[in-house]
Order: sequence, then C-alpha cells, then structure tokens
Amino acid sequence: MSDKFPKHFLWGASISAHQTEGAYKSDGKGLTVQDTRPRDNHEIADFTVASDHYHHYKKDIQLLAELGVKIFRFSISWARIFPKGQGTINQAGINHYQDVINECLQHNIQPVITLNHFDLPQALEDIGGWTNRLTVDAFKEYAKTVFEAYGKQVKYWLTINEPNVMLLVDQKILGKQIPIKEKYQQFHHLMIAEKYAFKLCHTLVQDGKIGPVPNISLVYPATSSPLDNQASLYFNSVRNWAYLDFSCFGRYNTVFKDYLKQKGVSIHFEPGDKTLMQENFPDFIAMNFYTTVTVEKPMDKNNMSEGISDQQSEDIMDWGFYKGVTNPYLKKNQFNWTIDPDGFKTTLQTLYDRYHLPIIITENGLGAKDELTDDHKVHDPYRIDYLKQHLEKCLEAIKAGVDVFGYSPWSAIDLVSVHEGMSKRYGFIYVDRNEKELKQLKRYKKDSFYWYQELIKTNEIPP
Ligand code: BGP
Repeated sequence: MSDKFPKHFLWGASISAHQTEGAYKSDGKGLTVQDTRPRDNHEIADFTVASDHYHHYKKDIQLLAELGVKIFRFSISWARIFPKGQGTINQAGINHYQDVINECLQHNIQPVITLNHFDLPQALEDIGGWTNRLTVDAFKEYAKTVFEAYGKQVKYWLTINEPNVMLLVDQKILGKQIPIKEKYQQFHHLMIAEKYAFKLCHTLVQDGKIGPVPNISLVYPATSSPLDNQASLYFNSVRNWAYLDFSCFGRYNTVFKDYLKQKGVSIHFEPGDKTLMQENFPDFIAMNFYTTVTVEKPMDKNNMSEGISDQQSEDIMDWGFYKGVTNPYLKKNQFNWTIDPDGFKTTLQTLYDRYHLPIIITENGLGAKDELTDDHKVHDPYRIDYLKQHLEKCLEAIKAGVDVFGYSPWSAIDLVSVHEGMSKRYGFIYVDRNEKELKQLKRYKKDSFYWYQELIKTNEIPP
C-alpha cells in the first residue's frame, strides 16, 4: 500500500454551535446551559458572540471549500429549533440550518451533523436536565424534527457529543455538580436518548448513517504492577468502554457494573429500555481523540482531592480505583495535555478490534496560543507537526487493517475553547478577536490551512 490515504477518504473539519455561532438570543433562540453556566475565569471570552459564525457562515463555508474539505462537522443548537427544549418549533432556527446545509452542498461539502454538543436547552435543565426522563422525550421530539427537516440532504449524523466527558467533568460543562447516583442515572438517559436517535435516523433518513461520538483516551497502567493494571482496567471502563459497549453491544460491561456496585449506585430502567438498547445500533463510530491517560492504584489518601480538574488532564482521582499520573514518556502541549501519536494508533486498533465498526475521527488537534503577525499571517508549525504525527499513525493503523473512513480535525475556524476561552485556538482559520475585544472578527488563513489544503489535494501527508 502506498503512502496515500484511501481514494474516497472523507477529509473534513469540525466545530460546534455554542463555541462558534454567537447570536445567542437571535431569531428566537432559547438559552442553553452554555449561555448560563458559571465560568471559573470570568475573563475568558463568553459564548454570546463567539466567532460569530451565525453571521459569517457563508464566508466560513467558502473558506472551507477553498481548503478542499469533503465534509464539515457542525452541531445544531437544539434551543434554536425548540427554544424551550420541546413544544413549539422556532421556524427561524429550522431556516437557519437549512441555509447552512444548502451552502455546504453548493460547495460540494457534505454536512456531518452532531445533534447535541454540550448545549442542552436551559428550559430542560430547569426541570432537572438529563436526570429527568422527560428530557429523553424532548430529545426524541427534537431528533425527529431535524431528521424530518434535513434527512433528505444530510446522510451522516452524530448523536450526543462526548457523554463521557460531560459526566466526568459535569460541574464544568453542565453548569453544576451532581451526586454520583444522579450522574449515572443521567448517563443511562443519555445512552437511551442515543438509542432513540439510532432508531429514528434509521427509520426517517433514507440511506442515513449515524454514530456515537465519544472522546476516547486510552488508559495506560503506570507500571507493570498488577494493581496499576487493575486501575487502568477500571478507568478504561468508566472513561471509554461503558459508553461504546452500550452503544455498540447494547449492554453495560461487567467491570463498569462492578464499579457502580462498589459505589452503591443502581440504574433505574424503564420498561422498554432493554429492548431498545438491544435492537438499535450505530453504523460507525465517530471518535474524538486528543491524548491518552496514565493511572496507578491510589494508595495514599492524603493531599488528594477526588474528581477530575480538566477533561484531558492527569489530575484525576477516584479513591479505591485509579489516580492519574504523569507519563514520563510523553511530551505535553502548552495547556498540559499529553501528546501521544502512538497512542492514537493503538486506540484506533483497540477500538476496531473491539467493535468491528468503521471509524471516523471527528476531533483531533492542537490548542495553542497563536499570534497574528502584522502582515496578517499565523505561523503555526507546532499544529502542523501535531497533525502530521497523528496522521502518520492513522495511516499506519489503516495499513494494519483498521477501517478509518474520514478525519475531521478540531477545528475548522478558531472558536471559544471549553476551558480557556479564545486564548486556546485550534482552527485552520484565524478569527481576529481576543478575550476582551471583538475587533472585526475577520478571518485569516494560518500556515496549517495551506498544509492541510495540500494534504487533501494529494491525499498524502506533505513533507
Ligand atoms: C472536546 C470537545 C470540544 C472541544 C475540545 C477541546 O472534548 O468536544 O467541544 O472543546 O474538546 O477542548 P478545550 O476547548 O477545552 O481545549
């Protein structure tokens, strides 16, 4: 096999609604948990304007067409379609995404749509959010509405972005901390909602394909000690496999069930849940990958706080089960996330052999403090380096037999990072604003834009 990627490989770029759109109250949109969530650092850019993609989508899609992407992954803001999460449909919201989809198709770009990316409508949060089973009903109504509205044109769908991250760092992403018992009932509801999305997509969208979109970080044991190996078994299960086993096999795995039992947590099933989960499955797995995690068995409770401080951080502890440690073999980025291209290959191989489903990478990328030069250039060799290293390993995985059919890195344009506002940029396209100043919000192509353009054109990693 040559060094080229497969002929019809789906090169893309990804964003989410709340991190790019802005216009948070325009045209009838309701508030979401992202609009209301307390931010630890009030200096960071808010989501009210973000990258103003709502008003710049034509320009942004035109730039993506110039980049050469075949797919564009974005999410629909549920609260634009149902301002209260359910009930009355907001036609302006339906029209907006119709315009975005038309614009993509005119440029021969296939939309890949995430149904929900961290932005639950606030009205549903007010009735208990994912803890309340009514949120599952509201999600069904919402999913049915968008499949009916856009299913003729959009064939690739993703369910709910990273339920595993939402639960691991709940207080940061969902706006409030919840007790563990409630957390895993939420988890069950999220997974059931996803199963309904599989079912509805397969019923309503002709030739539609749908997949779960978890954030997968393979978990390594810190040493060859059997106890560290146990720690990695448990964190792998809680962090990764619980979600995908439910989506792809329709069951909770035994390690995860034991974890819940030891925590005194039991999940309530409604009649019909078992049939639903065992009869509806995805067509592919969409994987978000940034890093890997290394854990040991926690032995000393002193000076340790339980929990997780950041979605990809090693600063995690679950007493009795696992504790994150620094991996001495790996470098870190400016924001303390480890960089592990070999781990990317191992993750792809592990995922494929576990589930035997085609894989599309829907996030991967480097957050960095980019600088716009006086002549409006952004020199980001570090991002090119990161992408290059990961794509080399992706190609090795493909050669080793893993069915990877697309790569859509994070992110198409600069956007508001979940934890670091506008100071942590991921895009191929620079958006000229910072934390405090909106400036003109002009778009500039970074060096990585030209590098990725060349890659897409040749289907080969440029030197
Ligand atoms: C993923 C999320 C994205 C994005 C990314 C980077 O988990 O799906 O929405 O935020 O992580 O995270 P951050 O913005 O914290 O750097």
